[in-house]
Amino acid sequence: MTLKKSTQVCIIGSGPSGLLLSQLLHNEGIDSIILDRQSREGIESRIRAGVLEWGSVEALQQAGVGERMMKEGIPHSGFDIAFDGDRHRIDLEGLTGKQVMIYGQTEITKDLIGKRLAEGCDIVFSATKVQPLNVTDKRPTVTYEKDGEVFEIECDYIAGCDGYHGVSRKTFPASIQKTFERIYPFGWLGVMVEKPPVAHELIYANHSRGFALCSMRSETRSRYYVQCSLNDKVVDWSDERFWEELSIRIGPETAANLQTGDSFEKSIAPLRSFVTEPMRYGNLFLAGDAAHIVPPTGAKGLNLAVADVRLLSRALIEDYKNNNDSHLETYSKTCLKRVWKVERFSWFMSTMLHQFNDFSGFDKKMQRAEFDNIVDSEAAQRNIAENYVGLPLE
Ligand code: FAS
Ligand code: PHB
Repeated sequence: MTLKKSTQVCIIGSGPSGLLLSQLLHNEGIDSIILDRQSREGIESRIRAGVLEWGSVEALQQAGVGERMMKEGIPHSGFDIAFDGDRHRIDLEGLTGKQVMIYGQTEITKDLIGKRLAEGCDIVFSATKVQPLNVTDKRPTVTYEKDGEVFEIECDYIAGCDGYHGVSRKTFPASIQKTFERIYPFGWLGVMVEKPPVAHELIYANHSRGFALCSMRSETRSRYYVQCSLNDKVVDWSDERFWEELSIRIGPETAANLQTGDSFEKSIAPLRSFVTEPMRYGNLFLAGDAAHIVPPTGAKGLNLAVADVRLLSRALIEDYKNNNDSHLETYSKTCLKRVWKVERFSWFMSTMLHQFNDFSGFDKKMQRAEFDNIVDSEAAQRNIAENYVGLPLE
């Protein structure tokens, strides 16, 4: 027997996109159900992004989950880029008047799940066989299974917030879908350690041995990355090897302040640039990683997801409150214009700051020239800063 449910917006995915969308809709009296194939523990244990554009900070505050972020988050006014030992600070606040906020995606997800559940949201964790159906009908449906029971949710709209490996994007007919992808020939090995950060702001470094990033989660918890081979396994990287490699790549002056210790999280993530067009099919709307992926070099993945959700929630609220679907009609076009500019920035930062085995001597000279152009040009620094703090929503 199929058990029936009904809601206004069925949201597939309980990551930042799905959770924030549900909260913003709820604040305007619009009902949603969230489905996720992972357990709550699995979702809350993920270590992902660490840098929030101020627009993302404002969206989380608007959603009513800004309290812990404003207490525990660390506002940053700049970051450093380094190239073979030369280091330059990008003065975000001086160049744009804006800061970014250091606050882990893990904490954002916990804050949003806690609030959504406290307000009685129906979040179905460990849902299997989630499947959007009849998405071009006026009342589409989503089916799923849980604890041996089959459920069918009838709704007005479906939000595909189910990430790169989700089911929503696969629901689009090939005849209308175009995808664009670049896969980078390396990965990032990330480490988390309960030690004070090596510097008070982030450092993105290009060294002849590879890229390195010094980041943080708090004044006592640091997050570091080194570029690694896609053939590497976590087991190939002892803490000792990691600290030695990181020290070489950030240079002796910076490494002199590095406090090493036992890592409590170590993982390797591949890097890709990916976009699917359009982001709407019938009453199914994609948001976040379900529609696009950026290499983390620009700290944009989570922030791009938040930007999509700010536009999708505005469109849905306008439709429900004023019976005006104009923002729904333009949702995909508005999102994609910004998505492609953010893809460009993330691709630019990744190309400038990593070692590519197939780069010619000329290519390497171009990388150095990009760095020198930034160091010598306030206009170039301002463009980097404008992208890093976050482009306008539209
Ligand atoms: P998410 O992938 O976070 O959430 C999608 C949810 O949908 C998941 O909970 C999943 O379980 C669920 N789901 C998937 N398929 C489903 C199905 N068929 N049925 C039901 N549920 C389904 N961004 C940065 O800005 N900086 C970083 O440093 C950074 N590091 C990253 C490291 C890794 C390993 C990864 C994978 C991503 C990283 N990102 C980073 C990007 C990341 O933060 C994403 O941009 C962000 O999680 C996007 O949020 P969502 O769109 O909600 O997608
Ligand atoms: C992080 O802290 O995880 C982080 C920060 C900046 C990036 C990528 C990752 O560009």
